Amino acid sequence: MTLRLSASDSDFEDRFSALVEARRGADEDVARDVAAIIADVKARGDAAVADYTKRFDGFDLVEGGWQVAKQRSCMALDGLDPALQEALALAAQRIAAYHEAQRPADSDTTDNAGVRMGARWSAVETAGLYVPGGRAVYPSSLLMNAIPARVAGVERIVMVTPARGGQVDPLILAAAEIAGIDEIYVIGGAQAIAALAFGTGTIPRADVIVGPGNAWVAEAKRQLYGTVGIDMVAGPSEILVIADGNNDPDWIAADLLSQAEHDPTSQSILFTDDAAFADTVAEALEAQLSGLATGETARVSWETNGAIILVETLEDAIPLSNRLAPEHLELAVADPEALFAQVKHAGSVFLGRTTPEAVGDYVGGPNHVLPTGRRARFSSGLSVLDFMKRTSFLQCGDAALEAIGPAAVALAEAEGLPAHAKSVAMRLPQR
Ligand code: HSO
Ligand code: ZN
Repeated sequence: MTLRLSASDSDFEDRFSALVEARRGADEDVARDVAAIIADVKARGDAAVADYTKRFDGFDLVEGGWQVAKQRSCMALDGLDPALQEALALAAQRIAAYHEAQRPADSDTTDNAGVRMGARWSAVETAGLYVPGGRAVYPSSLLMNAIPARVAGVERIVMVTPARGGQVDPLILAAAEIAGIDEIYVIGGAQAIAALAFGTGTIPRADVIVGPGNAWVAEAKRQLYGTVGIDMVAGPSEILVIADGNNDPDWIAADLLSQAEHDPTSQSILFTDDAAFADTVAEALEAQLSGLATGETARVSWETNGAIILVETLEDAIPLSNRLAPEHLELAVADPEALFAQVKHAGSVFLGRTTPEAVGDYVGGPNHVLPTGRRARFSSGLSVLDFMKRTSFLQCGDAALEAIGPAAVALAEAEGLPAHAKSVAMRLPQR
């Protein structure tokens, strides 16, 4: 049964803490299998990738070809319902516009001592983009992962996606075309991540790998982090809604279900200060569930991970929400600013009654790849910066070196590093 808590209950703190600490989703123990696949791909390259692809995806890369021909993506886009073409284009354009504003500025300053210093940003050369096959075919996620890379100035974006029988979903191909991706390999799983991390005869080596995937893909990214950059280890979706009693209960129920339908391990939580409203939302949710094509998944999610929490005032919900650090936070009130000002930890916030989280999943602009599992305490959604790095620089003239060099000499001597000390001291005027 869906959890019901009230902040006025004597055992509230214990029960809320349990909710905060709960680990959702069984961790499949795949570490050993993944390590073996990685080692094999590292040793045998293409041959290993082809073997695993035959075994896991039932597809012969040698016969069927590794890459999706460019014209297949063009055709997929042309063949798409025009309304859907327009929707993808609108999403892409809005995501690009939002991310353009994230491009960081270089710095170059000279301080009072005459020392010039600064930083220059540059994009990684090659980004690997993992697109899952099977159940969760999300062209929106493809756009959310690919467009920031484009905006960052990444020269080569290499997409990999598992394809049973070599067939990639046309919607995915169409989205890839809109995102301007023209290098797509039909490989998936841990073997695809390993191929991108090391490079093989056929698959180029990536500097960064982004994109969601199953337990094997996530574990491969975790194990290869360091050899290659990764975006993050994503967990099941979450939504936290803070709503007063003046909302339409049907709207709020639909919002809670929108994330519950993603996965049985997803989590939807409602905070409200109105007990009667809490009951009507629960009823509305029940009514909607029965008519939902994804009802089975959503019901498991709602009944095992969902919660309705009654608070005295909506302000009281904010510190509790901060402890949960939700991926998505909806503030369904007439004037959300005062509450928003107190939000410290959340992946993305949706302000006001007419900003459902789902609009942000598709066409809002901000990225929908967000930290889950309370990681919003220390991390952020995917951004242009995930595809860039900063190179700092320093320049000292004679006078500048004379001003700051002696301190470096002193510190080098204190650290017992005479060559360091000498390298600086030699350039200083002899006393
Ligand atoms: N809400 C998901 C993203 C998504 N929703 C894709 C629909 N399609 C990320 O938390
Ligand atoms: Zn979603």
